[in-house]
Amino acid sequence: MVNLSKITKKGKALFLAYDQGLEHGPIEFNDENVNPASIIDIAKKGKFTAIIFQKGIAEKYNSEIKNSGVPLIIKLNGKTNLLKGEPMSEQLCTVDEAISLGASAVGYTIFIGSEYESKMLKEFEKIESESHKKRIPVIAWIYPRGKSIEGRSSTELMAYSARVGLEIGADIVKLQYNGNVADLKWAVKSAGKCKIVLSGGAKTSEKEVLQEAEDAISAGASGLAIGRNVWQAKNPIDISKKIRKIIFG
Ligand code: FBP
Repeated sequence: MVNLSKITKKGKALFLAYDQGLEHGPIEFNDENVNPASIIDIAKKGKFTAIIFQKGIAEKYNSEIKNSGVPLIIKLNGKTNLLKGEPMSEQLCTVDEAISLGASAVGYTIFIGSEYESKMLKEFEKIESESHKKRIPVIAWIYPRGKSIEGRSSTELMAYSARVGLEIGADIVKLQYNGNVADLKWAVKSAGKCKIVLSGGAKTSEKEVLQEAEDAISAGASGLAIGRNVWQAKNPIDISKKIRKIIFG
């Protein structure tokens, strides 16, 4: 198995996600958090075990990332939210480029249930075999999306996402949590030796974020890969500290 120690601590993970500029646009940002350098600062001061960027930010802010000492995860695919219809997230960066930018791990989103699911699964397979040959861990964002999932239960979809990650060779699966800890336990079980981290979602109350962190740990997940609920918080370092306490004890 690939060694996850570069991006985890005591077997637990706390990743700071910052690919929302591509996925949602700068509508998500304010004067402070629009600047990638301020996010690198949060990751360092908040003691995140890794930071997640797309290739462009990893290139342009490479010296800041290196100086921070925070391990880098590069997201290899992405899409904007401007196109309507079934979601497809194309590869935008290669494994070799990510490694040359200093990535300790790579990430890739698969929208299971989308009309384009097979394309993403195939692209993931190439990335997974290339990364694993180079001993680089692969994190799969597995998000059920598209017309075909209408009417399917979140209990089923969360566990299905987790299981897909195990079956396709991901080292870590990033899931969107449905808020039910019993469902999450089943998803973690379904992922077997593949680790689970939870995304944070759109900005909500601090209480809910901390509850999600508690649920993650009590269900046996490895931690969080969270973005907006940290860097949109009034005091990002303060909430990071509270989350960290729950995850690492
Ligand atoms: P958040 O904690 O801000 O939700 O970040 C997690 C994440 O997976 C990001 O990596 C990604 O940009 C975003 O959520 C995708 O959100 P969605 O597809 O749900 O709009």
